[in-house]
Amino acid sequence: MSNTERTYIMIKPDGVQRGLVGKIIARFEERGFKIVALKMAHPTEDHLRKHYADLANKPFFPGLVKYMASGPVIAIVFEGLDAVKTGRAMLGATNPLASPIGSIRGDFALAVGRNICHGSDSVESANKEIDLWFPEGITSWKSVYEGWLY
Ligand code: FUP
Repeated sequence: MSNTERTYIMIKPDGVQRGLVGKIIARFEERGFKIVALKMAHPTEDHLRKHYADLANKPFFPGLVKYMASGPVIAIVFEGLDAVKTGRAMLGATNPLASPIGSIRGDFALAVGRNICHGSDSVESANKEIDLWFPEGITSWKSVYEGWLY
């Protein structure tokens, strides 16, 4: 399909500590997205500064990097139709209080600084983030359900 995309989804340290990994992954699987890469990582502050390079001048940047380095994260690449835009809609807004009920942040989080899950905001950033978190490269696979999803 021409709109098949990959998006980088990361369950943040608070999502891992709160035991929400399975629930978050299930939402993407149930929607029809396919896991093409997945690992637990203990990112360094240096690695996170690269991931959030666009936000380096923001006042919350140091706190963001510390929070993100405070424990393991789950790094995932999901593949499927319009994965980037749909992944963002599934997450909700950056601020959980502004996120619709039914979205991941709207259902599981309260504070912008503890919003449990990251999702790429464009195909271009998805590609950059996938390269940063999976420098070893990733391989897709063919799901038998693909013709039944779209
Ligand atoms: P998002 O793409 O929704 O993750 O939002 P941003 O890239 O704008 O922000 C990245 C992270 O910075 C957010 F997930 C949480 C944090 N942040 C704050 O802590 N305070 C803010 O005012 C904005 C963002």
